[in-house]
Amino acid sequence: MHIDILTLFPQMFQGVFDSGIFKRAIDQKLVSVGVHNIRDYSHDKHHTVDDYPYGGGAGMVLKPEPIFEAIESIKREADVSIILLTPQGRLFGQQIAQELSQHSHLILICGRYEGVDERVSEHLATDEISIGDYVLSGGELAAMVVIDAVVRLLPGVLGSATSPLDDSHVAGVLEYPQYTRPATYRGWSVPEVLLSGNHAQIASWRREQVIRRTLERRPELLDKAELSPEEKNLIQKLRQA
Ligand code: JAH
Repeated sequence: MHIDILTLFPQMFQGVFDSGIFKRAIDQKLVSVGVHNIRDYSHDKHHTVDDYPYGGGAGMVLKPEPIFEAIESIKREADVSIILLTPQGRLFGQQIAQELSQHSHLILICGRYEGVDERVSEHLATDEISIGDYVLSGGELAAMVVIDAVVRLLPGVLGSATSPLDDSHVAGVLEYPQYTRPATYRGWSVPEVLLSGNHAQIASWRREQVIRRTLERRPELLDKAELSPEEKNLIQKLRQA
């Protein structure tokens, strides 16, 4: 996969691509990344990228020309998705991450100021995504969230030991709690069963934790989750208690 990012703040992406899972994925050539400064595609001597809103109102709007020209300067693959990060977009989740991971090329457009000229969403973007209902100062942090969730789904990016299919939100329920040494810390002990070495009992305890926590914290997830008859029984029991 190749990912291009259009932004007024390219430096914001340095830390993300220089560390951890991304750095490894890039070094292994599983993914390549281009970060482009929108300002480099404005032609006037002040490198103007924004202007006052037609019709009046507070703040500034990102002009269309530098964004169109930046994208036209990028060699597009046939199955590219051109994504505008915006609070008006479809709400991002694991299913959209999965869907985006099937493309060979993603272009992410990060807006700033009070927004982006509407002609970018009408005539340039092929997709619009929001990571949640809150106001950010720009699309950069949202773009980082999207690419993190997508890149870890690409074949070979996670070690073979970790399957992305085991994660919360893939199975549609929350994960069971994890513990490591020491067995007792400040008087707080790890649940006995995890030290028992009885793998059948451990698996059953974990399945119960998954249901309990999901019911307690995110009950709406259980409506869509794929559950075994035993799990459905447990939900009934816990809902009555
Ligand atoms: C803010 C352009 N889904 C969160 C999100 C995404 C983008 C923006 N805000 C929130 C944003 C300012 C300018 C985009």
